[in-house]
Amino acid sequence: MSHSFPVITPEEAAAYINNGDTVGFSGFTPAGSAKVVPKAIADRAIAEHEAGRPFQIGVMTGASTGPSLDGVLARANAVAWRTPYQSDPDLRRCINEGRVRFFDMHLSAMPQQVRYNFFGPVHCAVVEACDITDDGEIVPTSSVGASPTFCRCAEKIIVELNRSHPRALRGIHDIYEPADPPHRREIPIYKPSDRIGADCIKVDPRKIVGVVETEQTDETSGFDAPNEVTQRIGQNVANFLAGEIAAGRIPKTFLPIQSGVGNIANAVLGALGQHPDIPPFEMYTEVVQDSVIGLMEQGKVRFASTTALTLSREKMEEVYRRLDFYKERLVLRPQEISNHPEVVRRLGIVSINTAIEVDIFGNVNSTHVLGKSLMNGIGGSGDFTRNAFISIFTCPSTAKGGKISTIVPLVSHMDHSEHSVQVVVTEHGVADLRGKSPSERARLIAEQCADPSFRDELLGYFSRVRDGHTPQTLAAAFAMHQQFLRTGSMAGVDWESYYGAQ
Ligand code: 0RQ
Repeated sequence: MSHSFPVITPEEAAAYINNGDTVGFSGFTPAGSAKVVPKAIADRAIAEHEAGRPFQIGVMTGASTGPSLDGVLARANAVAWRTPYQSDPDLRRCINEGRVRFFDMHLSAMPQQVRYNFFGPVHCAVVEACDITDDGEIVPTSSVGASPTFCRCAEKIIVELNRSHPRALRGIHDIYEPADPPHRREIPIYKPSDRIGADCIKVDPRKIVGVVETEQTDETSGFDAPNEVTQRIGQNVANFLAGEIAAGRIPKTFLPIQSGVGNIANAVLGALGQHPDIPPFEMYTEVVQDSVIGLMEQGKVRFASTTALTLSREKMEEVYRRLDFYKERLVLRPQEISNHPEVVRRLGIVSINTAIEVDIFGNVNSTHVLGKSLMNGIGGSGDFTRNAFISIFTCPSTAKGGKISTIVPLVSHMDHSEHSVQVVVTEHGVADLRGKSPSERARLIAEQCADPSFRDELLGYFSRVRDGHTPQTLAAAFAMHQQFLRTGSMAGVDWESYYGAQ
């Protein structure tokens, strides 16, 4: 043991957390999430509730987490409020039923707002580490997320010392927190591989109340193999970007890529890796998933800056086996830096994110189904999209077995506006919206991206309007959504009934 902090049980750790506290947990996706203390806090909440006493906490993390954090706390009814992102089915249900207050935040902005005291005091930070020293050096594991800020602001710190991550990880992280205004300076990152900070989180050791030892591995699930739709989306993105290089709009050396998480992102990266006209590239992104590791082995990805290594167990073991190789090709930064608008704009990132729905004018909904039910949250998509060199949104043209068109007349919730969205890609094609008016965009998106079964409806929708800069009909804008709510399918809208009502 390399430290002399009290080694405590998860239950002893949970006893430090009180009803009404705000707790900042490590974790950005299941990577590096606290895993054993949250379960003990959930058990405590259940016991308190059974004794007739209230017990709920405010939960902050880097982004989504694993089931041993959001899942157990949600099922124990232990979460009063939650920010900045989640993807757990049980927590999502609590949020959509109004039992947990959730506020959805740009991930880069969240740490600074914690420092600005926008959410009140942080009573405790619970952070996973692969090493800790007596003078308060905490080495994170497979993610950094918002842990440096949680540790800075927290009154007390509990460390989950996780032996499933090697101590030799030290050196892969680059911990840097900007000063707060009016003292902030530029963030001196000029290429994805630049290192600007420390190899650990430095805290006042007196704040560390105990260390909980564990060996529980990250709860990351694998991805589905690319299917025909995701492969075509990937191919369309790769062809579009190769065309941009050929046209001289993207340098021949290419630009750093940001890519979201999930099956589409996996297929897009695969297609970029295989395309003969896309040169080996770098990534400035928030999540590195399995496909990136494969591309690094092939020499197709030269370097990746990220805040999380969201890898399957097998890939993680592979990385740990060849840690020296990967330490030269990876840096893990706080999310405030991995997603920072200043750096994204400076480096000229090509951002590629997934939409729930896109309207024919180019507005994107990333977060809400039918305008009201939260899916996950905006995550880092806004950090990158708003500041990208080229911003791309991908999605399959339909959802729920073809009953829902993801291309709609007007998004039912808007996360990214037409001003930030430049390219829309589905399995059917690419709509390049740059330099296009709303009417031109509407035609392009309907013709290039919509499923053929919805194309005529969409073209018919906006072609009925003869005036205004954006050909929108308020009375009919949600006709397809309403049709779905009435019949279980967006198809077959009786447009005349809407236009007759005008
Ligand atoms: O539901 O699984 O029940 O069938 O939404 O959709 O197509 O599997 O795609 O997993 O990539 O998720 C936007 C949610 C897409 C995600 C979103 C249903 C669909 C399915 C998932 P089922 P897919 P994905 C980096 C950047 C915001 C955060 C972000 C996301 C489920 O990418 O959360 O970009 N993005 N972060 O059936 C009804 C529609 C629908 C729909 C899809 N129009 N109506 N249901 N679905 N479209 C990551 C981080 O920030 C950490």
